[in-house]
Amino acid sequence: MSRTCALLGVPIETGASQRGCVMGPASLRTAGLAEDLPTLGWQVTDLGDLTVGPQAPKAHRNPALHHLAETSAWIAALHRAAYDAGKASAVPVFMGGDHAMAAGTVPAMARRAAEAGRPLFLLWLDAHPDLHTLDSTESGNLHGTPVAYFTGQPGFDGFPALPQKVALENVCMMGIRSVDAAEKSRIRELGITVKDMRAIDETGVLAPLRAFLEKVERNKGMLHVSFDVDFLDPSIAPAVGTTVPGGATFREAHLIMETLCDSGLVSSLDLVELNPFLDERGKTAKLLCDLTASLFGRRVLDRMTRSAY
Ligand code: 5AB
Ligand code: MN
Ligand code: MN
Ligand code: MN
Repeated sequence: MSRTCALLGVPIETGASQRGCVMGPASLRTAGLAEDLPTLGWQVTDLGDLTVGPQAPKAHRNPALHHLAETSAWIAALHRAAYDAGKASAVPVFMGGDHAMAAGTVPAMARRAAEAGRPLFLLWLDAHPDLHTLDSTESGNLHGTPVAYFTGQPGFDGFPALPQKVALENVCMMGIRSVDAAEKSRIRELGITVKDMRAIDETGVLAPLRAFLEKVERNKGMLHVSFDVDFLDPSIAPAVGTTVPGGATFREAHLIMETLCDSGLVSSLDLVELNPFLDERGKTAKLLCDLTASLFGRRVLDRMTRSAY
């Protein structure tokens, strides 16, 4: 069971404003994700792509919402399929698909952790906090809502019942640089740990990441990493519908992955928001594969891990 990785494709795009995320899993496969990991000593099983059929529309009091019924059906399907992928391997990797899928994967991983008698921690790497409720979202794009949903905030009557919530104090966000007014006040009220880009400019990525990993370790937690492509600077990762300037650099992103690898704590991963329709000759898909390889143990030179020096 150790060093086993199940890949699950989640071609959802109903949560995003632009179409194209449906091609995300295919692009990650084409870039070689399933071939890279075995070279690092991982046994990889590709579970294929999850599918969800057409849904009858669902009405909601917020008229701005897009695709509530389909997105909700994806989330319900993921509550089962992501949980099963977590049973089938030590580290499932969920290949998106837009970020609404985290409303499916994260509660499933929280349930898996709870059954193991452990808390789930969440590292959220994103330009956005995705903290809207179904009422507060103005764009109506449901990829902006998963964190509010899986931390158990009210206002999600159009989504499936939450199987297991994630404790707010177990969430750490990094890379944040685009926050709507309703999200800003929610961050303040809820007291979520948010290392925005200014904080990263001030301290670098390593100090806040290590502090968070020590907390995960102290609490014997499992750790889910949710990686939104727009965490990265658009100059290195153009294939995303919601680019925001001033994102993480190539080395900042790799250092995060390498440090996560050294910790040995990561128990599941989302790769989300890749929109291959906007990519430049597969550049972003290849970068995501390389970052994933860093997380699964690729390194430039062998070196002792942090615990050894
Ligand atoms: B993503 C925005 N806050 O609600 C909204 O890419 C953007 O999954 C959401 O982080 C971005 O539409 C969602 C303006
Ligand atoms: Mn739409
Ligand atoms: Mn996101
Ligand atoms: Mn984002």
